[in-house]
Amino acid sequence: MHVQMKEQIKPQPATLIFLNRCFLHRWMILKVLLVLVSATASAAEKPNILIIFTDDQGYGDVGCYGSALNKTPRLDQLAVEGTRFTSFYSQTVCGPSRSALLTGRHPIRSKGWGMPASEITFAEKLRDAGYQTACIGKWDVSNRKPIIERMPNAQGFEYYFGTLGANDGGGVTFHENNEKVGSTRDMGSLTTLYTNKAIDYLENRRDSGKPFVLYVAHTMMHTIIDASERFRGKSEGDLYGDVVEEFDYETGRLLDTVDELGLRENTLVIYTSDNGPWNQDKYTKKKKGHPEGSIFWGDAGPLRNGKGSPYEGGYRLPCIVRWPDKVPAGRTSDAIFATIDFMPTFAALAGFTPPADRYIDGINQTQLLLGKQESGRDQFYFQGAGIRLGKWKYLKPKAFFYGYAVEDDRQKVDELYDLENDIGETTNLALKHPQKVTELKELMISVEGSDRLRPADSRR
Ligand SMILES: [Ca+2]
Repeated sequence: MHVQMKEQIKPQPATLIFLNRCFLHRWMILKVLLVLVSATASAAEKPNILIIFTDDQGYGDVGCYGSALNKTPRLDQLAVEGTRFTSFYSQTVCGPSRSALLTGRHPIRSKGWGMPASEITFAEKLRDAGYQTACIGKWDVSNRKPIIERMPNAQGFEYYFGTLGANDGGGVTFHENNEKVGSTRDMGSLTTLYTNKAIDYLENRRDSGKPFVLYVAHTMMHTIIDASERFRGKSEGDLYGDVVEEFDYETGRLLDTVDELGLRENTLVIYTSDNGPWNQDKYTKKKKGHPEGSIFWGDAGPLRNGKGSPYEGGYRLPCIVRWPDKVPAGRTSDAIFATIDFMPTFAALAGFTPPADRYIDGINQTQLLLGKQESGRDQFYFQGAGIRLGKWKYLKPKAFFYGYAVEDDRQKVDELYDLENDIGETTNLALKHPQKVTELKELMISVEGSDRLRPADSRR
């Protein structure tokens, strides 16, 4: 266009200088404008992040994951509005699940309940990248104690309200930031309480000029379970069903607040659970302290075993992600995706660099989330137990189980399953495919091995 203009006008030198000045002037204004627009765009592109994390909710407990018993209209709707992941992995038990989610590192490195102060969480990185950071609910990575340097404020969350440990004894103590602020034995009040705190954060506590990350980690449906008066006795799934349905309702209330505040379009919502359901007789039937007549019996759907086991029922959880016009709506993805991937994925979305001085097990799954690719992780490691590579899953003879999840008749041999054709891990193919067993065993050892902890590997 510029060349064309010169040819048409054929200006004299003085005019040419003048025109060039005009052009330069306009070009500079344009450049400044472009910089401003792109700065605004990149700020606008940084999404808010809302993580809704349940406790001990199983793969089969949610309507859109096949539950015929529990009514979960809000989570089902979220799946219509976002992508439903069917090969999503957390961990098999509470504390390790949280350290993995927060750090992007398997619990063999991030240490679970005893997560050291030296671990770096996505909240620390997001805060440094200009985010406001808040955690509401169950922390469970400071040995369930008020160890200040391992509590949320010291691990990147500028605001915290919740309980540092679990509720196995039927009571919890609350901390607001580092201060003890009360306790309760009314377990049926917790889902509403945390939701109210999360809503209060969105409405009153945050600075609307900055993006936020809000991590809401519910105590329900971890035993001792209970629902509020409004939901108790209302579901078809006994008290456990009541709790699932109350959680669904309260999650809907939080999502409504996101809408009312005009945050829907630029908020990445992630719903998932920390580990599979309690579903083994040897523990559930002996456990005391629940309201009369209730059994805390979650549903792993078609998956084998539940919480505490390295079978799919322990690790594979529902996960729904919504980000309007970014994450495809109504899509189901069987790509392998995991909580350890949150750190590198948030890094890509928010513009920070994951910690480079330590091994990060997670990978950046932005392309998967945005529907630009359909493949996810190639492998996923099961703590002290085995590894999945593509459709193949290997478990070693001495695979680690928490006591309550041990299958008494399990033979301690190499196990190999084809998850594409046998999601319930019913047919051991180890003898049929010895080379595959060798390959996966070597891969498992390489993930566990200290040679993979070099800083140079941390960006993988
Ligand atoms: Ca749990």
